[in-house]
Amino acid sequence: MTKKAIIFDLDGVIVDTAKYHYLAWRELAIQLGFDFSEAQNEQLKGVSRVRSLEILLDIGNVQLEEEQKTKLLIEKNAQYLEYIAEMDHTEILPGIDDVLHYLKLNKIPFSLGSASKNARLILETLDLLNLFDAIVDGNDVSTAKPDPEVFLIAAQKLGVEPDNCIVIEDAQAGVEAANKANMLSVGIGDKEILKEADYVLNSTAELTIDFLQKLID
Ligand code: B16
Ligand code: MG
Repeated sequence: MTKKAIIFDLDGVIVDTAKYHYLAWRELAIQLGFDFSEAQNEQLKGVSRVRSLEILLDIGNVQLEEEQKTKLLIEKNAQYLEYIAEMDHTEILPGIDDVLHYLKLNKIPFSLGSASKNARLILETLDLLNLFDAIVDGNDVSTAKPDPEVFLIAAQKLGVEPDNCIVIEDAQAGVEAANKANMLSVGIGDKEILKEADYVLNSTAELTIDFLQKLID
């Protein structure tokens, strides 16, 4: 049987860190003189930290010098890390803990494929870091999703051909990246937004062991 592997996105698949990103970005927006809604926050999901700031500044119609942007990125991350420090394993999204332990027990390789530079810290906080066969995050790539780099590095680290990898993603940019990498894509969320995915599930609760096993067989 061909060896298959699974690549998990972090935010929106393993844990809902989006709500903490939102709180930290909103504080920054207010400081810059405009409000930032949860609906607008959707645009920031799955994209890099630097790109997130650009989108935020566009929303607020604010122009800044590079130096100022760098300062704000540091401030935002410091605020975000304060929220992350309060997290624990109860915040792991439904079903994910069972799925990861099942894969481990059955020696099905899996990696993280996230845009976040805080991914290792978050997985450690959730007591999940040691389960993963490989971690690829925002520190390992030169180009962010929708570029397929993050997933291609993950496949390489796992020693599995890209077309034998299954990507679990909640963001449109991530689904696009998976498709470009020639991987099977499973979207978690809205069917309209994730219409390019091979499969779309409403939430991680639907990402059952049965469902995954059928994709692997
Ligand atoms: P950081 P994912 C992404 O995580 C988030 O969805 C996105 O909103 C965030 O800007 C990005 O990580 C970078 O995060 O500021 O921690 O480096 O969905 O790719 O796991
Ligand atoms: Mg995500």
